[in-house]
Amino acid sequence: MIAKTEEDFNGLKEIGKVCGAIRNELVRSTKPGVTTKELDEIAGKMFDKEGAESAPKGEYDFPGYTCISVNEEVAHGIPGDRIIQEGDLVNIDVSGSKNGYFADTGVSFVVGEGEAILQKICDVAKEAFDTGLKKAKPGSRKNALGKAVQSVAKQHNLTVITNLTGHGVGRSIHEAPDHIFNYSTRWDDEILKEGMVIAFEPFISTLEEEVFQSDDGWTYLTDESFVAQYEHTIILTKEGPIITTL
Ligand code: M3C
Ligand code: CO
Ligand code: CO
Repeated sequence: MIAKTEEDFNGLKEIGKVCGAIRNELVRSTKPGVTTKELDEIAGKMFDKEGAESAPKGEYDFPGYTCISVNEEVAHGIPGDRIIQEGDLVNIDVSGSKNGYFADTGVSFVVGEGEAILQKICDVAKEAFDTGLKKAKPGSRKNALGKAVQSVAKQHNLTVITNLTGHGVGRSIHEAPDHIFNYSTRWDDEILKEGMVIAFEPFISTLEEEVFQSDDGWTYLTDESFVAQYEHTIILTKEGPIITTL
């Protein structure tokens, strides 16, 4: 969407704050021994308390309030009886709506002490986000974000996932612009507009560049790589980006 009115900005900020708080609470609660379903139940209660709704559930009938992906799972992991272990790479992705406004945020992290490469991809996903964010302004080309993500990955000898992308958000969870690619695309010369609301989500990989879907119809997997994501919802303004999901 293009945010124009005070009501738009306030509505986007309100649901952004809710999703950011749920993400933080789930990260805090991710300890060895907890199941992903138990984490998801915390999110369900928090959405309820805030008068907000889970976007995956509300928009797609996803079997969970949030997407929780562990190790070989990259995204859209279904919360269930999987028990979190020390050293796991976990991604928590929280998206929701309130009063017709949407937000989307996610983070990957390592539980306790893990292999150094796992912490590295999490750090590089954040660095890629921060570098791309500098290009997130009205008048810039959309592909400047992807170029920044790809160049940060390359500097660290890592790759990007090409078939998972950021997207427009605001009045629904996924809307125009359909794709904010995480790699450089010369042909994608769309210009970012004042008030445009996007979910920017670099996916940084140790090796592979594509994910595939599991037989469960939801979970995106890799064969032999680990992948980290870092995502926020951003309103683009000429005064600078407003991150709604901090
Ligand atoms: N929030 C998710 C979508 C959840 S709907 C099942 C997203 O937009 O960040 C991702 N899209 C693709 C991978 S993660
Ligand atoms: Co998301
Ligand atoms: Co998203």
